[in-house]
Parts: sequence; structure tokens; C-alpha cells
Amino acid sequence: MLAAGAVMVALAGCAGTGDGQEDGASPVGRTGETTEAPQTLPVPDTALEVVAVHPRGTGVTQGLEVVAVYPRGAGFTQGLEVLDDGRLLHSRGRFGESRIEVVGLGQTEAEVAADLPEEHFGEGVTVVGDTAYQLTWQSGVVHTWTLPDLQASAELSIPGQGWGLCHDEGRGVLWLSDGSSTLQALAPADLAVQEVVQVQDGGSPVTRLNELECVEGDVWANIWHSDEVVRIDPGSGDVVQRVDLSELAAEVDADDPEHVLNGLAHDPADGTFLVTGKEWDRIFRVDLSGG
Ligand SMILES: [Ca+2]
Repeated sequence: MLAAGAVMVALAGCAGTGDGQEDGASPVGRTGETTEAPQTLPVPDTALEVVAVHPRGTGVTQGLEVVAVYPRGAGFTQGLEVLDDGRLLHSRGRFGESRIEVVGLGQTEAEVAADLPEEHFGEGVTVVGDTAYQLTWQSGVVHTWTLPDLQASAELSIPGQGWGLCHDEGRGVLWLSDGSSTLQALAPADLAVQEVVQVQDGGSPVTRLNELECVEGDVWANIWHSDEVVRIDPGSGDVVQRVDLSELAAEVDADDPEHVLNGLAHDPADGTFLVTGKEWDRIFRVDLSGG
């Protein structure tokens, strides 16, 4: 049994973890802004012993740190992003239940919400400036919304399925996953395809790429129906890191097989990730840096 709370099991040979992240669970505050600390739940004391991180290029297994746990409200989570003000943008799926929400971290009720048409199944979501882009699964429609008031804006389209979406500011594109092993780079203005990248690990395609998160030039992806998150170098398509979050799923112990890990949002305030799942009752703040 390892110590309660944050558990770091750094093994020999794991260099390069000094990326400036801070220790501890300090409340997230933005410059010039007074932020009330979000409601939190106890950090699990047994869940993290076997969670593994394989840092970039090393293959070394490392422990994973859960920094904090927050309650959350209902929702078949298909997309999650941290807004500039620290609130969460949450895309919810299922026909007849799909919507987009702005939710305070640790809150169980949305502050702002808008419903999708009944025939649209909400999927991944991301932000460009003051516009949110929300995918739908099979309808080819991408909804855009003004932020933070979620007024409906232009409807755009994609030719195939929409699963995950993230904004790569450095490359000026949106990365789209469609459940296959490819990532498509889309122009934000019209979603025209700029590039298609095949994602592989050791020469094998990595399929079922789902909810995405763009962080400093890399693309992080949930693998649908698994407890795994991969970090992808979109320049090469190579998976450069794999993260096993099965202990978080075990901690939640969802009773529906479709209530899988989904929802991945990088918090630029401290470099951690917020991770959750479909209809999970918690959001975990996790340090996935791993070097
Ligand atoms: Ca995301």
C-alpha cells in the first residue's frame, strides 16, 4: 500500500520530468482574477499504485499523480475543454440528450447550456478564440457557438464521422478524429482538410482515437472503450506516450459498459489534465507529464 493521496513512483532512468509543473493541489487561479476554490472530493488512497506512464521515448513505467477530485453533474461526456476563465466546456452526447454546457469546475449544474437538435449526437468540442466548435457523430454537422454565452453561430460540415476535436494553435489547425487511426488537420474557417496523419505505435495502427486534446504541439487521445490515453506527435503520427487510467475507471466502477473513460482537458493554469468519463460522477485532475 502506498501513501494516501498523490503517489509518484519514479523509477530509474526516467529523466526529464522538470517541466515546471507545481506540486500540490492549489486552487486554480488566473492572473487578475479572484477564483473561488472549487468543491472537491477526497483523493482516492488506493487507486494509483499500478497506473503506468510510459514517458516519451523511454518505455519506462512511472507512477501517476492524481492531484484532486471534483464532483460533476450528469452527462454522456463526449468532449471536455478548459476555458480561459477556468470553467469547463462540456459536450454531451446521445440522441435527444445532446447539448453543450459551460460548467464551473466542481459544480454539478451548468451555468450556460444549449441543446442540440434531437437527431444530432454531440461529440468532441474545442475552442478557437471566442468560438466553440462542437462535433456531431454521424450527421456531418459541426455546430459553432459563441463563448461564453453559447449562442448558436454558423453550422459547418465535415464529410465523415466526428469523434474528437482539438485546436492546435501552433499549426493553426483543428485536429479531428473519426474513430479510425487517422487524425485530420482541418482549417478552422471552413473545416477543409489540410492533412491526414496515420497514427501508429511501433508500426501498428492505433485505432478508435476518440476525444482529443491539443497540448504544445502534441495531440492526446482517449482510445474508445479502453482506459488508455495516448500522446501523439502529429508531425510523424507516432505515439510517444501511453497512459493507463484503468485505476481511475475502477475507482468510478461504472455499471454500464458504455460509461467508459472519455473527456480529456488540459488545464494551462498548472499543466495538469482533467479526465472523466461518460456519466462518471467525478472529474480527476491528473499530472500526466511523465517526462
Ligand atoms: Ca478535449
